[in-house]
Amino acid sequence: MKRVILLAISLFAVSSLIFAQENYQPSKENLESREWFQDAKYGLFIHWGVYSILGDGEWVMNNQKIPVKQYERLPSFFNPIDFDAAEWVSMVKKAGMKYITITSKHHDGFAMFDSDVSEYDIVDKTPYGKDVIKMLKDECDKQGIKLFFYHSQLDWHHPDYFPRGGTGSGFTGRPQNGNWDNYIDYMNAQLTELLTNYGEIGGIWFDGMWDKKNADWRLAETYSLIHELQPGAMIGSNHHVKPYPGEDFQMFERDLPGENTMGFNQTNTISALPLEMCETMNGTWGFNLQDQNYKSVKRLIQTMVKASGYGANFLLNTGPMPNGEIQPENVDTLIKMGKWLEKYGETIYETRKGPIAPQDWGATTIAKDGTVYIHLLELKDENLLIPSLPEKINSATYFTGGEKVNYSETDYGILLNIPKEKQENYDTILTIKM
Ligand code: JFZ
Repeated sequence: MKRVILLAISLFAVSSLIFAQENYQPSKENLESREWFQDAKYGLFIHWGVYSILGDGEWVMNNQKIPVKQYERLPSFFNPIDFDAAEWVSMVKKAGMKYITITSKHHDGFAMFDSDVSEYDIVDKTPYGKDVIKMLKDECDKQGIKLFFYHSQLDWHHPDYFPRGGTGSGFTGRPQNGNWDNYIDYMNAQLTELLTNYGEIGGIWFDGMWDKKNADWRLAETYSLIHELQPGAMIGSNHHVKPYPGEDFQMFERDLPGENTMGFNQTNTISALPLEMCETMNGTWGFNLQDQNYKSVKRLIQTMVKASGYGANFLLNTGPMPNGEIQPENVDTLIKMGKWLEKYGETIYETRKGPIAPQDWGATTIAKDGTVYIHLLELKDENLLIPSLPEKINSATYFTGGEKVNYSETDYGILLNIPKEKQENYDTILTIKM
């Protein structure tokens, strides 16, 4: 008898995970958000929390095995007096970004917003005492930037996150018991706060299911809650598997869609949903005091272009410092990328993936009027053979300067001749009309 019940329960758990919001039909508002999202192309990811104080990334609690009791002292040191929401958002605009995704709660369980269902939040526990999420949202509304929330399902702090998953166990000092359903109720209550107290938001960027792959996350309930509260809000989840019903976009972490240089991007399913790739500036997401291994402007622009070639957005991360300022090295990179976009943005914004899938040499994008942009990122010499386009070329010109491109359409593809003096530093762009 007991076995039958257990089996029934586990079947229910598994099925509620697999089917999620099985009969989910995105609302009109949601479909509009998806179009907006795909047009936007480029956003800023922000990992900010009390972990920034330690300058060792957002995983510091787990990596240094800091028990809950000691970690709980960090909020009392969190006083980001130089935080200026207007400055952040102006910088985002100058960078050519259209949205921000910020950590409302990371794995450490600390809420960066004012929560009524927990005291473990920025207003109740820090000397700063202000709701930075609210301040940022007000400024985003003023300056026309959409705000998304990264919300960790995994929680290294909450006692009811039990049984524990693959991380955050052993060292935290939490009791060896807890009520999983209470935890999910708590998470849904905080999500309800985020979706009711901050006006219209872009969506929720979930992360952490991978910590307990077979748990009953009650996804159907959480997803329908979000879609009911804000039909236009988009749901995505960093679970690294193919999207569950109820999700509105698919994300790829530190890899282009379908690639797996990181080792954890094993799903090669690229769904028909809007796509997004996220990337770090150095090696961690949260502020890292010592990691100077910043990616170059060239590399980041080229990754953004390739992501666009897959039809994917590029969500580029910064980890603000504990004083509330964004790292100057990151600002510098972002502003340079913004300058590039000022000139070449037409070939990225509002485009979709082009007719030729990304290749070693570059990528293609297509504008709403049918113009195809060929982005040549890597030219070994002056001649390059690329696959044929679906239609005969009517005109091929350089995006910069508008001069005619020397090319011939052959049975084997299009042979391009791009003289050295026409080759640009990051991306030589050809404008093709068919
Ligand atoms: C996750 C977070 O753990 C990380 O702190 C950051 O927020 C990033 C955007 O998302 O990163 C992951 C998640 C899962 C794996 C690896 C990194 N995984 O399953 O190997």
